[in-house]
Amino acid sequence: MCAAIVVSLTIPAGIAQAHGTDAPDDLPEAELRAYEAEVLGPEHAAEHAEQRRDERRELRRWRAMTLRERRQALRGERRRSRLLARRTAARAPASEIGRWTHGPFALPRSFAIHAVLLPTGKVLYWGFPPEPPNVGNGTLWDPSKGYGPAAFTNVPPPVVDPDGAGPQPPGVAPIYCSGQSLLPNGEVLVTGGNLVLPNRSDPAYPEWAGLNRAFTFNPWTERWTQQPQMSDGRWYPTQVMLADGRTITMGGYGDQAPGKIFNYDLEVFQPGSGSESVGSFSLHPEVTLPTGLLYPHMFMLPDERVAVAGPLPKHAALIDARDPGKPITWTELPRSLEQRNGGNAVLEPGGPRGSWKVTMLGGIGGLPLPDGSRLPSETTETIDLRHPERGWKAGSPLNISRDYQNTVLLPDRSMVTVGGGYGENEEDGVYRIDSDGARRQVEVYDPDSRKWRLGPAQMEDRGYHATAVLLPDGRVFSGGDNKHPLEPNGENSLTDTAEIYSPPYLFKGRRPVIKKAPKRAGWNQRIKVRTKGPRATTAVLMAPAATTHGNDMNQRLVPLRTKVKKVTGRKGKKRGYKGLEVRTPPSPGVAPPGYYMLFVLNGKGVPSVAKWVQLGG
Ligand SMILES: [Cu+2]
Repeated sequence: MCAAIVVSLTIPAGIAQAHGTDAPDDLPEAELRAYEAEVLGPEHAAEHAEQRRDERRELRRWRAMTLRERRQALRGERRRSRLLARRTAARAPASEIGRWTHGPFALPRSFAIHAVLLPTGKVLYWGFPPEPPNVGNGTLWDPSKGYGPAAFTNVPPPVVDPDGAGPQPPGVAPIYCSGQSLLPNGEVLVTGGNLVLPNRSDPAYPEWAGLNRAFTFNPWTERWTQQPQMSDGRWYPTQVMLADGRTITMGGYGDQAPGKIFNYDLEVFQPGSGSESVGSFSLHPEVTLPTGLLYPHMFMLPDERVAVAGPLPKHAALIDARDPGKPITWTELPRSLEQRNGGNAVLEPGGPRGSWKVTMLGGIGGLPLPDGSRLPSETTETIDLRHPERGWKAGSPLNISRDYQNTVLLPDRSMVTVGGGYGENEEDGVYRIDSDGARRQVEVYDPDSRKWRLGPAQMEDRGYHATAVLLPDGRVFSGGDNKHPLEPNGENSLTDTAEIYSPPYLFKGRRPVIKKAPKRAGWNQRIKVRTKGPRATTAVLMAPAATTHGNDMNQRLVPLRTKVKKVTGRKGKKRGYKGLEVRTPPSPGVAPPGYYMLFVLNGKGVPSVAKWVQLGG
């Protein structure tokens, strides 16, 4: 993972930061090294130490330069790195940028506008049928059964009458444009959806409006349960789970005519007890959101408060819903540097004590061009919510501007950004894609150099309404985009497809194997993970993805404190197994209750196939 250490003149911005862990900035070198050895493993920590030495040297050089020399150096470096990225992307080894290793294969029935990885290892996706009446659908893909029709199961949500007395007939619940996340018991919660198709079923609604329904899906019985109705509709809401297992649903358009009317209320879902049970919603009238929100980026922080971070600069707040007996409160955060319609955001992988850093990427902002079109941005920005007053800081840009892209956290603490559209124009709206397929190229983020590197291109565009999720075997599913490619007759797509991306770590030799790990664990517990194969030195927990419109409402990476153990048998005889002693996350603020993929990794950052662990179960 550290293989290519990039030393560049842009270093001064990053030098004060410890790399890839949550170690305090001012830790003396020796302590930092010891800390990192524990968190990242000794080999990786040594690489970091070497990198810090290089950085200090670069900083001295930088300080000796005049302002003019610095500016020239920066400009030259930016140009060089972009050229280099484009040129090397096509022929760089798979061990550096990964490969697309399967697809495109057909996704039956629907467009994967929403995709959720289930604790059974299957992917649940839903959208709308190609020729929509306003109905939804749901399909399971079982990666263990390959890519043909036998790998897919039809699991439509219940039939409802979405608009009651309105003109729509009952139909499969139109849950597309909803929010989605997982509950502590591994079931999927879906809130909201699409109430009407503007101008079609009901001329009273010329604009989009939200469905007020909610459902849960049990991954083991593969059945849906209808939940109580919400107080208002939600079209493009976001869900975020709290430390105690309740889930906030927030934002989106409500259900009133003529549509496009924001729902300013916050509702909290309390799951019932046991599987397939019915929970309850509570409306919190003490919080009236200061601003309308469509798919806001929301993340729970280690102190159990919830950050709202974009996509627009005014979407910036900390929500305190920690005590169910107290009113929910809301404080403002600094506004982001850029407007990022359709940009996405991640809670960056931190250390074992959790992450406070939110990074936003891409999105559409700025002024329209003379022809009315708007272009996406390639910039990124980060806020460290331990010090929110310091505000947003520009980070390493993507190589290619994107919107509605998906950014997937990977077990080696890297990330991959997949797909994305090309802004909007009059003809295609937000479905606009580029003409040269540049956005089919992934970008891989190296957490050590903090740089995005261009990688291989997939076969099809994945713009608006595309999804990407990490699979338990370490590969990435990329599906969706309900408009492209065109059918042979020139019409929009009738069949959705997916492709599979294999990250660089799958081309770095043999993988460690988890032989045995507990199926359940509490917080701050010592657990034993037996491994075989190449020596595993680190371990992470990863919450499964639940994503739509580039907004993953569930993914999270939590590194674990580990000690490498060689377990010896009786009479000091070496037995044929080794393992890791792992400390589970310290608190539900760092890792909320639910199912996680446990990966162990070797010194080269090569992960095992994951085993599922239920935290707090
Ligand atoms: Cu949409």
